[in-house]
Amino acid sequence: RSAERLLLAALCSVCQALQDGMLFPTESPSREVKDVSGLWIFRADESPERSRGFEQQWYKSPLAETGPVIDMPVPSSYNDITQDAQIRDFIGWVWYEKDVWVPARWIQDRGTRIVLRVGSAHYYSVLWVNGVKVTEHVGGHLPFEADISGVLRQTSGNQCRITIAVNNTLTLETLPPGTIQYMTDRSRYPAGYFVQNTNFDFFNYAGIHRPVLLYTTPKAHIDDITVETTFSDNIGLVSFNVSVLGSSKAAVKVTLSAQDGRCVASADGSRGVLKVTDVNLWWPYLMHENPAYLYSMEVQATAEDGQTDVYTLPVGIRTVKVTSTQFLINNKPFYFHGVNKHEDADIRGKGFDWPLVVKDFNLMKWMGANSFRTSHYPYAEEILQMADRHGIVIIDECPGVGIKDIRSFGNVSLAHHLTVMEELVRRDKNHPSVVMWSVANEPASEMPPAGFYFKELVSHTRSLDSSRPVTYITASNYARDLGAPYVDVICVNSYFSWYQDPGHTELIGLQLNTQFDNWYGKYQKPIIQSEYGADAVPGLHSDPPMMFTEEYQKTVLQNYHNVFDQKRKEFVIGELIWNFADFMTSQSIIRVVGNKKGIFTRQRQPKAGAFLLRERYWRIANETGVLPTWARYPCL
Ligand code: BDP
Repeated sequence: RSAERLLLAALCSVCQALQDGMLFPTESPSREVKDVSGLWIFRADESPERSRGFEQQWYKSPLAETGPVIDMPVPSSYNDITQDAQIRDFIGWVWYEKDVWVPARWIQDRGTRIVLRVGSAHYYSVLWVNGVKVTEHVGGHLPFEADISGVLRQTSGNQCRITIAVNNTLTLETLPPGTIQYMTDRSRYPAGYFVQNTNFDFFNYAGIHRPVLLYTTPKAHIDDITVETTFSDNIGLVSFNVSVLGSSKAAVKVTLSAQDGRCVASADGSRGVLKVTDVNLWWPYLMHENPAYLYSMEVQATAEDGQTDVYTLPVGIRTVKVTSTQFLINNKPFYFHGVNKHEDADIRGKGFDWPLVVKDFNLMKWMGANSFRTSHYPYAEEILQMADRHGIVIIDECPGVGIKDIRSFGNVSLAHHLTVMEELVRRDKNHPSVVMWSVANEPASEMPPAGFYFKELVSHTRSLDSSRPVTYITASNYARDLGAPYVDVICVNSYFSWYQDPGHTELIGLQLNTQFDNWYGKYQKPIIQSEYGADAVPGLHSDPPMMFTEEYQKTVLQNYHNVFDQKRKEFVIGELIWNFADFMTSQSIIRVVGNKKGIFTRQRQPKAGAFLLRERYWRIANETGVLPTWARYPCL
């Protein structure tokens, strides 16, 4: 009973600052989903101020009537689709359009709510349906939606012309931040010439990056569900909070089923706690013989008019705790042996792509990785669902990368950053795979405003979700870091023998030991090496190793591993290689067609470092002693 009270108390602290929920659209007896991704048409606004589309109201008529259009796949970044360097490097408004048919019964049945949802578009988006503006959204990497029932019923009925204008311009107040620089030296630049400056090391891919969906719900519908879980002995406890919109008196019923379909608990009412006897906990991959166990929670909300909305949510029952030296999942020490990733691939850029997602999970499982960090922004919901199903643990990061300019620590930036954390927590709070929030990557955390900024950010994130620890990723000096006092886990990035003392792998041992001892000595918090690595151009070899060869990458990794093996007996709780795969960056003299720190190429072929990590990760996994012999690699 005391555990139940604790959970309810924790739930009361969940402050729903954003008004509406953002449940992932799924089909059910009361809901239909129509994917309207595919081939769209596209036009970049190349006018000097990028404002012609708005002046000429391109959303009012079919886009093809406004001027030349081209084909554009959705989801995909638009940058690498054409042969035109201007499209690749375009900054400003681009316009997308698609004509779709909406089933007649959706329109005729006035009890049906029709929603248009964009999985994500980078960066700023405005949406019109049949020429009527339905919503706008600031920020890439997170979903947004609009109820378009009214517009459809008032305009052309079943025909639905969707227009989406997307602008990738980054400013000091966006996340990530950036600046637009106008070049005024007329002897070197033509009139009106400008560039986008950023402080992050990946290509600023743009466009509609995730699926565009139409879906329906009854008018009185389940708007949001919040689940928190714990257990005591063999009893699992699932506390739930369901919010229903469109009816004040809807009757809510919640049923939890096991994987074999057996109902294990049920309750009436929009809040409560479900008790599961002989609970099957959600365990990470390689930590248990039967990892990633998911229950299925069916929520039914029946309104006064008798209509029932049904939504089914996968639920993993597990706990997360942090001590001064350990990260505990289900009260057992968890060691992160994983990767940092990017949403990045040839041609599609940051566009969501199932073959790529499944291949990446297969590679992670092949190499014995049990975790990844969503560096440097939130990944697609479908990726988190895969992680739930495979037991891959996630550090979920917001797009706060490259906050280096003191002006980006102001009130406007902070307010936006808080909103983005609300959007992120709202979207991802129910995923058992997500075990920690990361509020930023490598900010200029030694600048005086960073202290206040991160105090606010971390405490706001905790107020949104008290069940998970919060971190941010630092590369600054332990003595001058102003954010570290506020986080639960210290995540440090370092590049010894790469950006510092290039070529001197013999210094890694000393420098890394010093790094760990300094951070732990000052904060007494567990530490994750959240990035380390070296560029390797696939196929370049040298012995003794030289920078940029596969041997050098391997040697750097080995030197780090020697220290990790000592320190993981003390307070180091994880190691995440930078990076899982090579990825595209903007053009610069330190990048040869992108960043080559991947242990896989951009096409997902292994370099020598991948085999080294594979041996290591499986060896660490085998130490848990829970894996049956047949499931072990290398066979020991
Ligand atoms: C780290 C950044 C990461 C870069 C990496 C590198 O967090 O985004 O790609 O350096 O330079 O500091 O390879």
